[in-house]
Amino acid sequence: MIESDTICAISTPPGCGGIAVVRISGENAIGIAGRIWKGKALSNVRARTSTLGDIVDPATGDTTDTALAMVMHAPHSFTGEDTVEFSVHGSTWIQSEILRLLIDCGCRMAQPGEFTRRAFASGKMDLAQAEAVADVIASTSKESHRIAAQQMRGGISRRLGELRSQLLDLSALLELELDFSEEDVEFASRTRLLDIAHNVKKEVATLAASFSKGKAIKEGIPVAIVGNTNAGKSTLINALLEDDRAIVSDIPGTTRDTIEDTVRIDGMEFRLVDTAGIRTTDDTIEALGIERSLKALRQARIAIAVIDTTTHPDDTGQILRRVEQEKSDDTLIVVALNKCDSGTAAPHRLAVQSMTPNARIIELSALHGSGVDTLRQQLLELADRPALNDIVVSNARHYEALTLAMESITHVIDGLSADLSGVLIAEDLRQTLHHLGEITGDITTPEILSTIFSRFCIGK
Ligand SMILES: Nc1nc2c(ncn2[C@@H]2O[C@H](COP(=O)(O)OP(=O)(O)O)[C@@H](O)[C@H]2O)c(=O)[nH]1
Ligand SMILES: [Mg+2]
Repeated sequence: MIESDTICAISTPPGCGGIAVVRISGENAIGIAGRIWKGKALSNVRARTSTLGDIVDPATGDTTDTALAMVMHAPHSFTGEDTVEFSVHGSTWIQSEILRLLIDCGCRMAQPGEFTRRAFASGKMDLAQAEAVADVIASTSKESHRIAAQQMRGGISRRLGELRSQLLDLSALLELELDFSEEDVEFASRTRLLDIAHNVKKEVATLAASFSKGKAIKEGIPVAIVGNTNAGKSTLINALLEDDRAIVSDIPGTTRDTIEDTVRIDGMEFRLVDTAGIRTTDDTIEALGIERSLKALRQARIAIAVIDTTTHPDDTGQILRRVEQEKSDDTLIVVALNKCDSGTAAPHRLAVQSMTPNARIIELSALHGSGVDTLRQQLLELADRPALNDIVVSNARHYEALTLAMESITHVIDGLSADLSGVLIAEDLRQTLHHLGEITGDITTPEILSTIFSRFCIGK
């Protein structure tokens, strides 16, 4: 759907600010903006340079604001259309007044993400890149920004393009085989076709497998701090956050609900969850809290099992067993032997090692801060930062399409191995191409686009 009407929106965040940017895009952007502009004619302003003038109400001649205007001509703009951007004083009245003037002059208010949707429609970017625009805007850490920016610059798209051309090769070879099947000439050995299909499957699998890491980086890596009551979990989250976020007390059962906050370590964001101590209790509210602790543990990518070294080592084995039982298969555990300032770590270390010989163990004092930096380093290591050139999938829609592509390429492989007729294999091949094409938007529907862009903010 390519709309030619002219849209406008405030692109800066809602509310009052130093400066607000009003964006206008579409066939009549320069004409409509020109009607409320007093200064150098916008049609004569050099592209992408700012010019100072006044925003005026054409009906009354009243000046609304003094502003800077910048013009971009199609196709050399974000949307690929003629675009004008006004930088105005950030008063909420000025902002709404300018929108009113623009609408009176023939603009329509943009829908969420409509500028980016137009950029996609005009071929400035594919769908994966357009989606990444929202991720770049939403990124809150160096790493989440890096994977979003890589996708926006076409990282995933290029990789998918390579896979697509391999699949097209495969499809062409199969068709040749079909065309000449009567003559019993073999054009490409099935072994060669299988090689290509296996290679595509491997690459699709690698991309799909990167999603769990990509998702964790995008949303913050979930870390559950678990253990017995009074082990020092709340003290530890406060130490990691360098803040008094959770209430610390020596009364067992103080933390009844999970407390969550984020911390950035060397550009990676971690979502720390302090939990209620896991123990048997008659207190219904505490029991609900414990239920939530177990849920946080199941959802965590990393669990910090906090052990109180001032208690009996038997407790340590018990609590670790419980953590092992309750965690999900891919949750990584690091054992924090706490209160090393007053307890004795050695017997607890032995208790841990007798259960899990290769356990990651850190001795620390959450109260005094010793060992906390080592724990930070350990979290960073466990988070397993992707290498600079690794393509990381962080979008659930892409993951779903990759999973479906995996299924259909597996059918292709099965078909080739079983020496099925090319006609049957061709259909699975088309399916694979279809699913990969859904990611880049080669194949899409207005409904899919509406769902994607409705999650954007207005003005982007
Ligand atoms: N000596 C010492 N006491 C600690 C340490 N960490 C926590 N505590 C104390 O242990 C008690 C329970 O701490 P808290 O963080 O509330 O434990 P939680 O129930 O696991 O959240 C409090 O009195 C803390 O001051 C530590 O490293 N050393
Ligand atoms: Mg607590």
